[in-house]
Amino acid sequence: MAQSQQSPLALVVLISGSGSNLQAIIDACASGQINADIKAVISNRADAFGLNRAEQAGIPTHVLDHTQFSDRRAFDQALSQQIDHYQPGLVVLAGFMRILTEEFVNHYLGRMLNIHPSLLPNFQGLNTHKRAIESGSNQHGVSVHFVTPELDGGPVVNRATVAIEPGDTPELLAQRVLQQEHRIYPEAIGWFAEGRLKLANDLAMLDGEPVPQLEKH
Ligand code: NHR
Ligand code: GAR
Repeated sequence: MAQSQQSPLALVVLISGSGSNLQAIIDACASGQINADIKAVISNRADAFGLNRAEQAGIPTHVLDHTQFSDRRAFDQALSQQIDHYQPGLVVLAGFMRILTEEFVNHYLGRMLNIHPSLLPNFQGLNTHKRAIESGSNQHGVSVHFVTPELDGGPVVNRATVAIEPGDTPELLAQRVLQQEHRIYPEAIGWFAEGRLKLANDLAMLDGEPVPQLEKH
């Protein structure tokens, strides 16, 4: 089997919080669903619960507190040194809450993914569930995208839609979106690990075809 002859894709996962997406990726690696291996988990917050999840799984963890750095550039330089120590084939943002400099992003261009809780290009930025409900739309969702310097602007590689129900709250909606996140993020990482997913000329290419992008509503 070609797949099992390939060495596992080395991942470094960046988190800021609960790490439920991290857990889904840990589980997908452990079960053999994806041919990947998490080399390290890095958090900008010392109290991120995801650090416990990593420790439980025997994965090295690091905390890089952004408040200890003079500016974004200094933080990003320390972060990329930490990451590059592990020589990952893919950097995975999983609920990571710091905007990254253009210099940092370009260093990992084509080998860094993010999961963003909206149907991009709608609702870039923060508080997406509340904004989606207030928009009056009956559809919301989640997108995995290649990270580019434009915040939440890189090409989408995988997405799921989630219906907005009458009486929905941001918390209820977030829970249903998270269930989809835990399915589509390991799936996309698996594609990348198999060499099926690439960034080429600002397009996300899956099996040689551009992944369709949505219109803004
Ligand atoms: N950096 C670049 N250059 N491009 C992207 O697409 C990025 C990125 C960094 C993070 C994740 C993103 C999301 O999925 C992400 C994508 C944080 C903020 C933010 O405003 C916005 C988007 C994302 C992550 N952060 C505040 C800041 O000043 C801090 C907010 C907080 O700490 O709670 O960095 O939504
Ligand atoms: C997820 O919903 C993720 O999409 C979102 O934060 C949550 C993290 O959950 N990401 C962002 O909002 C990035 N700005 P988790 O820590 O349980 O994976």
